[in-house]
Amino acid sequence: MGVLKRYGTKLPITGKTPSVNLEEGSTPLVRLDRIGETLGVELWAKLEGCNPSGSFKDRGMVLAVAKALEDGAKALVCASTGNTSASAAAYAAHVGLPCYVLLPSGKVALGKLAQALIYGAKVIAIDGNFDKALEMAREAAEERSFAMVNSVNPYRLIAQKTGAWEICESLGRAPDIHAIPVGNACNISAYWAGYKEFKEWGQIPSLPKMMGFQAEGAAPLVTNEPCPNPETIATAIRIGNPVSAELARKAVRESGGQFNSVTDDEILKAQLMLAKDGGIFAEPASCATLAGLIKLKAAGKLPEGATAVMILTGNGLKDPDTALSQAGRPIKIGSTLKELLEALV
Ligand code: AN7
Repeated sequence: MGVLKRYGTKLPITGKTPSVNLEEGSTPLVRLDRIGETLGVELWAKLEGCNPSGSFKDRGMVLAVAKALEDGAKALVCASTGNTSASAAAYAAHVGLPCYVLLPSGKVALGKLAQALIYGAKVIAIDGNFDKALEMAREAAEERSFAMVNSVNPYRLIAQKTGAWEICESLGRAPDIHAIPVGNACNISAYWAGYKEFKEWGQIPSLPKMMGFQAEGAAPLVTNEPCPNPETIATAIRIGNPVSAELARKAVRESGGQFNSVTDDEILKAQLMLAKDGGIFAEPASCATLAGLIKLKAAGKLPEGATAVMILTGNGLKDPDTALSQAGRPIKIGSTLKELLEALV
């Protein structure tokens, strides 16, 4: 029914807020028994790639765009590693607003670029990384009085909490471990806020440990200093100076959780495992969660029998290039049954 309908009473919606709805949210929470057995935990995956633009961004974007309309914004602007731009472009198209997106040139996965373009956003590729693009987008938004829809927009974080509420409603409680990829650190901060609110409202008895996973080449929250030249195959989280770093640190500290980094190689192995042993195709950044849990398990830091939820933030189809680089190739044959039978081994 869409995030604004399902959770409207818990969100800052007024009589003047237009209803915007692409049927985002209410994403599947899938139990992964085969992988869970390997890890010794009850493992669940929240399939945020099932959102209308294929990533978790739609939850926060729907409120940011509704509020931009309410405030009479003439256009939306954002910087993005790909998914924010796809989401902003989709909602802008849906409500009929112009949308400008700034991307780090050559560093955005193919599917995300195709999305921003086909939804009709004006796509501007800058000679710089995401952190630079964000700085430029903020300045331009101010100059032109456009609505800035990156997570510096408070409505993004507020509506992003709905992910935590859905998990609690599905499980009837919070998980013991919440595993999540961290880039700009909005999502982890929002989930923690969401869990805490549900506990305050008496909906859940306990809170999860927040486990944030970054790519080794872009891990400012693990090294505790900004990373001037972030680099990782998981381009979604190729971010060196997270906007919500302080909130994220607080979430990890308060929950007794941890930040950890995983290598690109570990991310790719986890992507393959999720697909082959789980039937789930998630984009590389999302797979940092499974890579991280595997790492914790190896270090003896994953409690046996715990309930763990991984937030699979984006759909695997967004980055076909990376998937094909490790997925093998079709077997080519002619058109006879004999050749086919020989191939069926
Ligand atoms: C699939 O699209 O920052 O820690 O500009 O696309 O809340 O930033 C994307 C981030 C994880 C990290 N997984 O979330 C953008 C952007 C996926 C992502 C993250 C992103 P945050």
